[in-house]
Amino acid sequence: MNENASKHKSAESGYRAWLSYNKALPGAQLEKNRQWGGAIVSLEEQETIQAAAAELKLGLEAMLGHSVSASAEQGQRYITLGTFAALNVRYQGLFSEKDIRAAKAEGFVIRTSHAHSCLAIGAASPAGVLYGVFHLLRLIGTGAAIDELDLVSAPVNGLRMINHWDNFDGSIERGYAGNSFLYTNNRFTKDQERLRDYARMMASVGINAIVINNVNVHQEETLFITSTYLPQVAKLAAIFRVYGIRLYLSINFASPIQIGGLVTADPLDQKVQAWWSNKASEIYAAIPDFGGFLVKADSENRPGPFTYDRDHAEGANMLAQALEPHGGIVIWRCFVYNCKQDWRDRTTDRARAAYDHFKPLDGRFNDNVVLQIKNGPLDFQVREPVSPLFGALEHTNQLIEFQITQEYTGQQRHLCYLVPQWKEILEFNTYAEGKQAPVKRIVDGSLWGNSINGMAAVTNVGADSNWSGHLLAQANLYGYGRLAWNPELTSEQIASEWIQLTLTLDTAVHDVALGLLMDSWSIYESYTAPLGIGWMVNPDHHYGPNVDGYEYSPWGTYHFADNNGLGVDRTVQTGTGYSAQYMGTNAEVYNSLEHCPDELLLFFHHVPYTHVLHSGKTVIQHIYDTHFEGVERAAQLLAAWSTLKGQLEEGLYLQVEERLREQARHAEEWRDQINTYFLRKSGIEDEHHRKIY
Ligand code: GCV
Repeated sequence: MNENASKHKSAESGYRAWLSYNKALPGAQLEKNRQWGGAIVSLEEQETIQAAAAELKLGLEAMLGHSVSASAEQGQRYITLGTFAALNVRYQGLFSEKDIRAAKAEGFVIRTSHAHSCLAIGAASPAGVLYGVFHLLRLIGTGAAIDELDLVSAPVNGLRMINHWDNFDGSIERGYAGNSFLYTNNRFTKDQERLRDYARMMASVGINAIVINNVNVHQEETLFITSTYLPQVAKLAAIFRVYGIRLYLSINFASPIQIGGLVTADPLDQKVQAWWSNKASEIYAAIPDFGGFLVKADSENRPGPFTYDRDHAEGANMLAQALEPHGGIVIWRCFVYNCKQDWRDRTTDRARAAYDHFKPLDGRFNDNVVLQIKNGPLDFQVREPVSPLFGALEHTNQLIEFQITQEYTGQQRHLCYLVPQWKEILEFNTYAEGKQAPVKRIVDGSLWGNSINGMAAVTNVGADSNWSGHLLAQANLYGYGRLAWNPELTSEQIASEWIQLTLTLDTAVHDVALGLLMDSWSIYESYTAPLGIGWMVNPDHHYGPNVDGYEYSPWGTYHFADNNGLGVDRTVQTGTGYSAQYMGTNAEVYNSLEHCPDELLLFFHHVPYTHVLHSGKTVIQHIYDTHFEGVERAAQLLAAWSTLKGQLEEGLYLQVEERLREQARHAEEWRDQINTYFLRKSGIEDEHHRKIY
């Protein structure tokens, strides 16, 4: 590695992220852990298990500060890892039938056995062994004792997927951490080390599926499924495979026309079906464990089955039939709406679209199709209700789609720790079947026993040294993986782990960083678009305030502010009727002006500025107050971080300081534009007579 490259990947750059393996704090705990961590005994040649052993050695040596040998001396304690089958031959009865059942296909058991003088990590699959190793390293990295371990952990969600919106030219749609590290100028990257490090990072939080290209599949990426690029895609798949990750591709629904020489992409046309089926065979010949296709169809100018008067079940099932003999799946996105709407037309409501398109198709999708549903009905706003499709598709496989990349939440220039938002969404009770049916139980498949289930998220990584642009935005990537593995973890637990593993074990520093992360979502919400209305951003790039940016556009995202009030009437009586897409109490609560929660009021109701919220404030005073407070709170983030100067690696400290400085300044811009706009519209003065322009 040349000097620049080594600086780029140094500890100070943030490159090592939560796999920094910082030296453990000295003390009795370290001494005890060292007794177990002096040797690693690995019995199997399999590549993932070997990678797990290598990772364990790397982590132990760095954290425990001694060298680790590949065999144990007589009487020496050690760590062993492997599949249950192999370990049970050597250590009879170490793992019981009960352990094996509990760990399932991808989970693991970690047990300290004083009888055998070893700490054993066992799993049914090599990937499970790898996850177990990363778990043990996480325990050591967060200061836990390992001399009495006895734990089982299995992932709650089947698919724990990352979506890249990387383009082959090296750009990333909605990427805020530099260019792609997968591609540059229509070439696959040569930096194999970075790819491996990425795979390690993803595996360490349990990711098992990665889609490597943007859902908007352009001309060159359409060729990824041809002999031009398949060999390179296969090389990438081979790197991922070592770390238990299957590779998936976004495909262009019009491929049969664009690259197949056909005149149609009609899913019911036999030539089209045969073309996809041959294509699937070609792909699987190159990549035997290829995961499948992700498809954005009939959305934002992408081709799809509507062109041929076919519905989305017909479109998805056609692709599913082609992949089925090879064990592949189709992930079909529900982000389908009219992006050429007339803003004068108040009857068309973009929020209704996904439900209106897909609810009638429930039960019509093949078993190897899974629908991917954005968490909200619009588009990853800082606050929107949960998509009413969750709970409405009893007979369909489904994934939830989150957005780790902060398109609408500050673009990794503002701090916004998103795990609390995701937790809230996962806990939301849909009242499906009139009972306790939180979103988390629908997406993990436990409510209806779906064969394919889990989570997908649009990633926030790029070629920046620290992967995510804003160092603290790494916590979102880390948190997504941890939550997909176990949605019961709390936001604090996840943030705390990330801080300890990435920044420091020092408790005073840790507490400051934790405070920043935990407050950040609410701070960002307070100085941007109020009370669930969303948007108010600059068109196209979506950064920064522009209250009317989308007001007279075809995109279907309006606030309808006039001199009397604002908000979208989505009630059944006088509005678009969207509130009726919910079940049980949710439909009633959202439809009712009286009961609708404040934070979503303007999403569901058009109200006068003088409307009094549950908080006791009028809407206009709430807007003023939150925007003034939001700016103060953003400044406090910077002030709090500044207290850590000298207590962290300087490089880490400085990069965060710079971002928080920008946030504090930019929050003022948000405050002044929003407050000024609404003062001018409403003519109502701020009760506290603060400066509004
Ligand atoms: C990949 C929003 C984003 C688009 C994105 C789209 C999608 O509209 O602004 O950049 O396209 O969502 O999720 O498909």
